[in-house]
Amino acid sequence: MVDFEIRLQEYCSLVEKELYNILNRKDSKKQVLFDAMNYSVGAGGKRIRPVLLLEFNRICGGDVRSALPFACAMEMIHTYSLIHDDLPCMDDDDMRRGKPSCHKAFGEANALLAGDALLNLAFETMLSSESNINSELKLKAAAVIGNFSGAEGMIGGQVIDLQNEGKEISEELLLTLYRDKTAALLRAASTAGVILAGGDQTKIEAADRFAEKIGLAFQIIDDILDCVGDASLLGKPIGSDEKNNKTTYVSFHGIEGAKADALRLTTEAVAALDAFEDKTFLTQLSDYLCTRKM
Ligand code: GRG
Repeated sequence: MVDFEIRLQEYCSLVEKELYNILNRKDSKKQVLFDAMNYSVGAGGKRIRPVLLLEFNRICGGDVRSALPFACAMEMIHTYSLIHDDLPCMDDDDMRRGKPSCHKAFGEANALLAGDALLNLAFETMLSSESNINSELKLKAAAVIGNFSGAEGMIGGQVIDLQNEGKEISEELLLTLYRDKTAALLRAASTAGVILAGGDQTKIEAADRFAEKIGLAFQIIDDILDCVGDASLLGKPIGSDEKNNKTTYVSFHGIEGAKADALRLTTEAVAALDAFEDKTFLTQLSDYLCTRKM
């Protein structure tokens, strides 16, 4: 477990230093934009998506330094989605990562633009990165990340979510929504990590299966924490799903049923790791995510 924590910390600090290098820009004519981008990216967070990308890359024989721009890009895309999700036209949340959300600190227009700029910077960072990864693999990974983040993935999930606020939805639709809104970015990170290392199709599909199951479990835990979590650990108030009249996994299965299903999905995710020789860290990461309090 100590090794797990050390590697997790190493990945997080690599990513955070690189994000700081990329984002620490000075331009007095548009400083507010860089400040808003830095504010949200630098506010913390678990950095799960970059960690997944770097670890899948490592266990497939990749070089962590070369994959780092892609790991940072995943965190930029994730952070942009959080900034936009908090806006009044979406979930209208005042707090994120323990601080006032981006639009509370910088105003709505600046928050919208900071999110847009982070999305663009993510693709610039991936595609202009100088490393020994061949260009074909970089393009393939960037395309996969674009697909999972867009209309077929995370943004599509957000649309299903918004369209169904205040409505009773079927469990089937709820799971589709979770696959798109939450699992898609984890699938992007995991499969891109394998692709950048030149991993074969069997490994890409195994990483994808793992991430889909972990993503569903992750969202179910998120639902549970929104009901019974500790707001000071979460860095945001609880009860937002109820406030927004959202049907969640807990609405169908209650807290205990949801916990049992998150555990089952985590076990299924870990089974998909059999395709990899070194699965110790990802197994421990799965356990950490399933028992998380934040
Ligand atoms: C508005 C384009 C757009 C997309 C919004 C992903 C999303 C779609 C909104 C974010 C809000 C949300 C509840 C997403 C579900 C996924 C999720 C639980 C995100 C929180 O991720 P963590 O826990 O956050 O990894 P940290 O802060 O640790 O990085």
